[in-house]
Amino acid sequence: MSKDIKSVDYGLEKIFKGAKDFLPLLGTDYVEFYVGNAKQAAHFYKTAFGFQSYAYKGLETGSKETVSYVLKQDKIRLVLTTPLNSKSPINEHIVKHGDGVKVIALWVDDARKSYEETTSRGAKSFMEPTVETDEFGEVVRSGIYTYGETVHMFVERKNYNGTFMPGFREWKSEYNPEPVGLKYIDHMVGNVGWGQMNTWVKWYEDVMGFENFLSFDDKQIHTEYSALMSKVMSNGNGRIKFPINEPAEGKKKSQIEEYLDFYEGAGVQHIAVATDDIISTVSSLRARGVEFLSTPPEAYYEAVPERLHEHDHQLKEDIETLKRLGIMIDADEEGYLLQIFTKPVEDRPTLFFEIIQRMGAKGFGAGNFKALFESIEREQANRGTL
Ligand code: TYF
Ligand code: FE
Repeated sequence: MSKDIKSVDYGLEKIFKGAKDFLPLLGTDYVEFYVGNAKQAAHFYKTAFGFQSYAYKGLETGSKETVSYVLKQDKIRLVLTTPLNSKSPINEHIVKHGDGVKVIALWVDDARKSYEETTSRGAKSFMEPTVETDEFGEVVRSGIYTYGETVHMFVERKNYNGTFMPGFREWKSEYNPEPVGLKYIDHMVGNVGWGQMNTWVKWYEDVMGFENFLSFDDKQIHTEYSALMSKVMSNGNGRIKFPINEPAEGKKKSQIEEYLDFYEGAGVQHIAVATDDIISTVSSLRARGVEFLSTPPEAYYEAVPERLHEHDHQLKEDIETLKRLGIMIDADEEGYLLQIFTKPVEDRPTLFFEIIQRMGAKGFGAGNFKALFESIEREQANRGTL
């Protein structure tokens, strides 16, 4: 991997200096999946990923069209939604894409203003500002479309102190597997079609006021067989990071193209969740049956000490343990990071998760791209889709 990636100045404060942020974002509010069977998916995210039962809506709460389970782990909230009859438009989404992410909800102070600022800059509306109330207060939401059929909802909850949102009730369960140490969403990555990356980069700049703070081209991201391009978009305070990938020409099929074929369009490729003890988190996830990509080869781990040394960082973790668990290590000027990737969590090779622990590094593991993509290609070869 080329060194100049690592010498990029990540100083977001500098990029945004002087410019007023017209869309202040407080964080990720929730991620909603449209799935074929929310009850079973909820069981999977509890059992395998350590999420906790949090809120529910369905027939028992008067919701006749859809059922939703809300799961929580530290700051992360997942919503799993399934239609209860054939008339719901959610069915079309599931038929086309399989289970996948529909909504990346962003926590804001003013959902009406967020809607006006973005739609006036060209965003396509998904939902006009809507107020929902119950005895615990009110939540205001609005939504716009981003790539594919994916949506950004703006969620204003400053006048609400109930469980999740009006329409939901607390979900108490007698089955409560332990959390695995997942803390917050570090970034969420979108895959878009050939030639579409820069269109969406511009969209995030113009419509959302984001900045492109890191770029990887196909000369940097390639293996012997395939290539891709990626640009990382970030909001003003750096809390929200959305890399956008596009396939690139290679000898064989890019993993991005495989995703686009199976998802039948653009969509969320991976959700990166942060932990502050990746060894403990990955040990638990493996014990609970979460499948990870194959471990990088011996030569990969042999090169790690040199890579850390180059930037004068001291690895706090035991490298043999990291190797046994298949955790990868990358370093830049500011520190290092530890990361690992699951296999896709559906039958279609579409959405997967990344587990990441940042030890000062602000990058995305560019030094691991080659080993990672070779591992993905081994999976593609198994599926006959390389
Ligand atoms: O988010 C990232 O950029 C890293 C690396 O298809 C990555 O997690 C990039 C592209 C990809 C898988 C992982
Ligand atoms: Fe990532």
